[in-house]
Formats: sequence, structure tokens, C-alpha cells
Amino acid sequence: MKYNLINKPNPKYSTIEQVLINRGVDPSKINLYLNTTDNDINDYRLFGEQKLQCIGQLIKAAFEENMKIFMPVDSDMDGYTSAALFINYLCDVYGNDKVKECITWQHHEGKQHGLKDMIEKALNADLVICLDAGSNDYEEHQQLREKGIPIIIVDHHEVDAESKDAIVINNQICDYPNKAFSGVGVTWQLCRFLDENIFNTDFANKYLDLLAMGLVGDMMSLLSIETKHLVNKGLQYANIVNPFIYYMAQKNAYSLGSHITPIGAAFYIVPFVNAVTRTGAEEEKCLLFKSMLKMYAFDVVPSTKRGCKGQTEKLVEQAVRTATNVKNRQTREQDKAVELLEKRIETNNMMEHSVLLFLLNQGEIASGLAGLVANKIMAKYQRPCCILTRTTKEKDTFYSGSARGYSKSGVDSFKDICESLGSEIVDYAQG
Ligand SMILES: [Mn+2]
Repeated sequence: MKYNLINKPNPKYSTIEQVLINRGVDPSKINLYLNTTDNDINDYRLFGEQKLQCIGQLIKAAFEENMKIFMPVDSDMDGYTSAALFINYLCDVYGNDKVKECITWQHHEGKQHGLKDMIEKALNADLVICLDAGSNDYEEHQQLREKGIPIIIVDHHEVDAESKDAIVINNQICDYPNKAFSGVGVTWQLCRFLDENIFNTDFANKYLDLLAMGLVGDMMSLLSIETKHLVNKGLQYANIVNPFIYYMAQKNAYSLGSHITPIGAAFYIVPFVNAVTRTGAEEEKCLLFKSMLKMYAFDVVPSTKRGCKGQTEKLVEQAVRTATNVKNRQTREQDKAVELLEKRIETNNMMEHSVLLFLLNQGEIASGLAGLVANKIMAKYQRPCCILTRTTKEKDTFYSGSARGYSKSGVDSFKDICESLGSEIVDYAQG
């Protein structure tokens, strides 16, 4: 077998030390890395004390005055856990009934992010809270601001500039040192601030499982000591208390083993949520999200299980079964899509090219699946893969899709190449 060593083994190091060094841990910090504590959690004040205060006062006033709060739910594990953590937290503070009365949330139809597709709803609210997205929806911020509707953005995506019309806390645009912290991480830190400065409570630490799952779902680097500490802590069985996460962990107990590792979570829990957010129907998304909210998870609902007509079940049980079914359905669709592209590679002798480019017509591969399929093709054929779908809307033709790079292909950042073409050609490139 041919292999390359990442580093020449140094006899001075133990096996564990050598492995960690190979993975990028600073040799002088190994002890720290293996023995993280709560002291490694960063100070939330680094997001900006004034902004945090302002957010706290806005939320307090909104609840006290029975205002309408609108929240888009971002369409992946990090987005779902961010929103669920925040809503559960507010239920602790204000009670379920009050939260039901004041907060409306909405799921995106596809893989959209932020406020663009929800501006109508947002314009009818008194306060908009956008978690894990929205930092760069400048136009929507301005529209809302002009109507006097305040916008709170809690995000971790890189942005060109800080919005002048919204209150944005985002670890990429401030001195918060951990850049490998996802939307749910920033949301959790906001809740810690609210606990200690606004409500005089201690609720944020009840949601460490959601925090860990969101960090894993967004594949945040575990080289960050804070992220690693919180992932390890949140994945301890004693901290698995969220209804959906708990039932999923029970269902997959055999695969997860005696303790849940980040890999275990990434393989046996996260993909079920992402399957629903990518390819689920609206009701399936609502069901799954509600099963993460303690005010709904244990509702008794009519059973949808085959052969159980007339019986009832807990909402969370239904959500776990539904997520499993959606994931299986997605796998079948994905296999079909891969097959379609493989045929094309063969018919068109595409292996003669160093990059695999596919141009498809609408409906050939569902947009939510393009990224997964590109991944499979990239891995199998060891070439960068780009899937574009031609869509016509009101006489305009545009192309959208997903691309996956291949590390040995010599292209380091396809995103940079796209961006260098200018916004005339490429509208939006991420990741
Ligand atoms: Mn995220």
C-alpha cells in the first residue's frame, strides 16, 4: 500500500501527541487541548457590550408589550439548533404561552438563508430576530429600518461590512477570538449574556446538547479550544436532554456507542436533520423543528405510523420516524442522481477532462441534493465537480448549483475564481 506520512514521527512525542501535532495542534498547547475547562469559554462581552445591552432591552420590551417577533429558521442543523435553543430559552424566561403568543417562525422553502425570501412576513412584525444568517441582507435591513422595525442578527458568516441598519453580533466582525464558532455558539453566548445581565437567571447551560450538535453540524474546527470544549461537554450523555436529540440518540444507541463522539453525531444524528431541511416537505420541517422545542415535543398527536390508524403517539416519536423516512427517501433520490451523472460521464467521455462539469435541466436533480451528489461524484472520480441547473423564470434564464473541489486538483479556492468573475456572472458563491 502506498502512503505518505504527514510528519516524520518524533520519538520525543507519545502517539497521542504525535497524532495531535499532525492534525495541527500546537505542541506547547497539547496539555491544554486535552484538559479543557470552562475557563476556555470566551467572554461574551467581546461581541460588544453596547450591542448586547441593546438586544437585551429590545427583547425585554417586545415581551412586556406583547409585540410580534418574527424569526426565520435557517435551513440546516446549525440553524435549527440556534432557533430551538433560543425559543426554549425564552420559554424558560417567559413561559410557553407567552412565547407562543409573541413569536412566529418560518422555515425556508429550499436552501435559502436570511431575510430575502421572507421580507413580506418580516415587514409585518414588530421585531425581527435572525439567527445563523442574515448579516449581509443589507437591503432588507434598510427596508425594515425604514418601517421602524428593529432587526437583531446573530450570525457567524463572513461579511463585507457591518450593516448600518441592523444590530449584528457576529464573531467574524469583532474581537471574539474563536472564528470556528457557529450560529448556535453565538446564540448560546447571547443567552449567557441575557442570563447574567438582563434576567438574572441561569438557563443557557440547559442547552449544551443543542449547542454541540449545531457546532458539529456546521463542521466547526475542533482545533479551536472553546469549540472542542463545548462539543465534548454537550455530547456527554448526561447533557443529552433535548427531546429530538435524546430520542435520536436512543434510536441509534448501538451505532453511537458508550459515548457520543463528534463523528458519531455527524453520522448518526446530523444527516437526518439535514435530510429534512434539504428535501423534506413543509410539514416534515415543522414537525422536526417542533420536536426540538420542549413546549411541543411531548404533545400527543394522531399516529402516522403504518397500521396504527386511530392510535396516538408523542410528537417527538413521530418526528424521529419521519426524519428516518425522509433520509431514506433522500438516499434513494441521491443514488438515482449519481447514476444519471455516471451515465453522462461515460457517454461523453468526460474522464478525459480534469474537471467534471454538468449542465442539467430543471427537475433532473433536486436543488437540495446537488451538493451531496457533487460530493459523491468528486470522491468517486477524484476530480472537482460542478453541477449547474438551468432555470427559466419569467423569460430570464439563470443557472444555479453546487460545486465541490478536489484537494489534489490544484484549484485551492473555486469560490475565489467565481468571485473574480464579478457579480455580472456569479451572483452568489459560498463555502
Ligand atoms: Mn451556521
